[in-house]
Amino acid sequence: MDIARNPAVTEENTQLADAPPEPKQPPLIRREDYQPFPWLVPQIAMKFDLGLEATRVVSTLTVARNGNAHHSPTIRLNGDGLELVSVTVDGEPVTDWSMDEGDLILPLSGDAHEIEIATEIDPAANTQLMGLYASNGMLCTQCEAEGFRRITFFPDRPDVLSTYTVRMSGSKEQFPILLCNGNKVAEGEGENGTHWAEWHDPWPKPSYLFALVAGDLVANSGTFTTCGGREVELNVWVREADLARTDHAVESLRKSMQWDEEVFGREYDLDLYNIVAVSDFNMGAMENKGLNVFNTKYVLADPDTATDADFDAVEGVIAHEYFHNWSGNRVTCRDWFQLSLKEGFTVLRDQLFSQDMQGEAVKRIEDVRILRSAQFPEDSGPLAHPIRPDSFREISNFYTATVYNKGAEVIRMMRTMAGPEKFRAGTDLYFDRHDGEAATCEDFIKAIEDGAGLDLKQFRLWYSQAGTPKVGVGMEHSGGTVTLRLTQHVPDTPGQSNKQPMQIPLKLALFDRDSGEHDGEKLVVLDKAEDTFTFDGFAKPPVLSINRGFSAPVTIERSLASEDLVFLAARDDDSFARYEAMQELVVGHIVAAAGDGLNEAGREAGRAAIREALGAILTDESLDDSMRGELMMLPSQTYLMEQMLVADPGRIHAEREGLKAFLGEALKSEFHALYDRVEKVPYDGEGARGARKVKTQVLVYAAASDPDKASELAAHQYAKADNMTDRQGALMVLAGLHTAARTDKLIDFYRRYQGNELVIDKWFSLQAISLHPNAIEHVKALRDHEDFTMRNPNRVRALYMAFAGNPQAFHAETGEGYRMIADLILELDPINAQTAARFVPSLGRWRRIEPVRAALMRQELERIAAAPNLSRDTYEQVSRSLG
Ligand code: B3K
Ligand code: ZN
Repeated sequence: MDIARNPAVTEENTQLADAPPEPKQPPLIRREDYQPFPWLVPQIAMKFDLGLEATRVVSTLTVARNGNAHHSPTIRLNGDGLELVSVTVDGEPVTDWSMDEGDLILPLSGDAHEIEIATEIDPAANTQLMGLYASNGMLCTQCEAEGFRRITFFPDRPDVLSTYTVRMSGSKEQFPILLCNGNKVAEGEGENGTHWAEWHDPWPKPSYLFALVAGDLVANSGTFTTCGGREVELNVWVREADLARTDHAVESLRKSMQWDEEVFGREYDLDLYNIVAVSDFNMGAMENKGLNVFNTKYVLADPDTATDADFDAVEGVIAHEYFHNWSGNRVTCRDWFQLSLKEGFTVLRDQLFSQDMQGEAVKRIEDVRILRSAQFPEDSGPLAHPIRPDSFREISNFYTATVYNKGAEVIRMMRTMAGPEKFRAGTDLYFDRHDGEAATCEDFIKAIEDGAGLDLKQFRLWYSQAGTPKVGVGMEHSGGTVTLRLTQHVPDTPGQSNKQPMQIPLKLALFDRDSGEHDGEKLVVLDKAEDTFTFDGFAKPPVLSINRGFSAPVTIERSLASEDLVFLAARDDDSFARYEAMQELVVGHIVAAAGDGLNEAGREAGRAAIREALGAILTDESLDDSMRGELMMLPSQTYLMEQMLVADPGRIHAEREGLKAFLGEALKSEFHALYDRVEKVPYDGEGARGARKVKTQVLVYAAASDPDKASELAAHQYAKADNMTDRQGALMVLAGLHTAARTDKLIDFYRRYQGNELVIDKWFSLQAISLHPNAIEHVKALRDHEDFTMRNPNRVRALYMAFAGNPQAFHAETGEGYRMIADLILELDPINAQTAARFVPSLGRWRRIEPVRAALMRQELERIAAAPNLSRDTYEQVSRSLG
């Protein structure tokens, strides 16, 4: 019961009680409790009287009973912090309404009604950046998942689909541009310097896809003619000063529209596509129908201010939001437990698009690297959940790498098993069957089964079982036959134990040791706890390459001789498998060295094998530099920690740095020759991106082996750089060194880019993630820098996400790094709960860290848990982490 409604608990006696009252737990929402909403809302008309500090909203809802299944005498309209100004039903003022936890309950007796509700909101005071808020003098919205209820009272759930007509008016000077979903149908001048516009979106949509933007913006415009001959106007809206950095975004949008027609048969369905860039945004971007709102980070790019990776990220996020027009908007989600239906599928679609644009080999490696560094730790920690969760307290906490990235991997496996053509038949059927509906993951699986001709009965376990499966691999050879013995085990996760075997598609190849060739790639599907597969015609034991292309999101457990790994790292024709062999070689070595320890001979042998493999990579002339750059990267600290049941971050870091120093020294001349070659490649020359990647990688090794030389090279690279990739790469290396050039170049960078928010974010990040021994002090000073603000999520993440990912400083033995993150969470929580809660997982890993640090991490989580008035977001993450 709500404490405020309990007559036994008055303000007086709660204050007098000995112990403070137990904080109320936010309710647990469960998937199995889903009920359709008893009312339909086919139409909503909204009027906005816009002001930065006061916006009046009047909504008119046309409602009708949803069948006769539930004859509800009331309607519940969700609200969050809203003040009701007035409410009428069928034109009559209503007096017997009530409020329940922010929701408005209205009595409704008939089968169809018209409800008119007026509310008033203060966008400037909205620091949570959910609902309607002010950013740099403009007004914009973010409604997914439950932000619409901060604008007006409404059944704010994705299975209530309505057509929207929106009229907005406001000061012409302050808000010269007025945008909403769909098409503009009318506009005009008002009194006192105001103007108005009316927009209509013909496509029924859930409230989370509503968007409104009003501000002083200019557009980079273009057109795209769809396969059906519809000419679409494209606009990328930004502040005037940013206009010169929008060409790449417009081009990316065009490419996405073209690709989705060709590869998924999806055509755009409005005459207008607007993208607006805003600087204060909780995440990357939002797919609102016809009016995407984007974080500036994923719109603005030019060579002087954006790295190659930034260019790729803009292209990828523009594609992702565009692809949602079908996977998310035309077919939406029945409830938020189905989030992966739109997110997993759309991530797969954007990954396939980027593979086609940027090259398949490198993109696949990057995607796996993200999965392993962000999702694997989630799957093996206290926050593990299936891609279709069973319960939540705050849905914002479930926009996770599991729902997004593992969700994409799960659908990718369906594609691998079906083949691209049959998979396409399945997705065609899905879009046909469910167009205009709010669907479920089950609907998607069924459509793929029917359209692609697969039996996915057992495969469905990927939707319900959390945890990364471990696949054991053994191989025997006798009488010309190879027997592959595969086992699987899905680890226990919170609330789930004794899991069933999954269906795991594994691509493999068997290499002949002499010729270095294999007899064709094979696909085996492991669907039992243990199984064997035999292959004939092998006179000698072959070298096994398995999980090629990362065909399944599993951990492979095998002990391959290091000469076999060196063999695969040097010549596997599957780029991912080649990368994987190199990673396996290094992981095996560092885990052994940082775990039980290695004697000198063991360390020497391990390092020698890695040196041989890396030497081949540095000198292989047939390899393109982008791929070489990938192969040169050592596994991240997070990934290495993930490989150990209980990790000592200090020892892992020391071993990893020691290995880098050894390799830098041992392969000095190869590194120098490589650097000399790539340094000469001009910015837009043949293979220039690969050259830039390799250049900075060489500096990374040099920084560990010969810091003075590295400082000299990096300072030189910085000084002559004509692009951000080289400049940032050099500064990143310098930031970790204790040299005069470090200070010089950091000052230069700041001066050069002062006022450019996105580049100054980089400046904060580079210092926060640096290996410099005083990184903690630097972060503290940056916290007090005049450019730091808790109000801007990009800036907060630039400083503190980078710091939480700093392998050395965050895990300082004193616990100071943990304390800083806990302080941040407590300070940020009342300002922006969604962003604050995102920092909890870094502390939540305590069970997998050595005992002294684990106790310090837990202590900080307990301190957060004890704080009064925690948001639902942070409360849920902290309580699960302490669990
Ligand atoms: N759908 C949005 C994410 C909304 C997050 C709300 N907390 C962006 C995307 O995945 O495309
Ligand atoms: Zn998405």
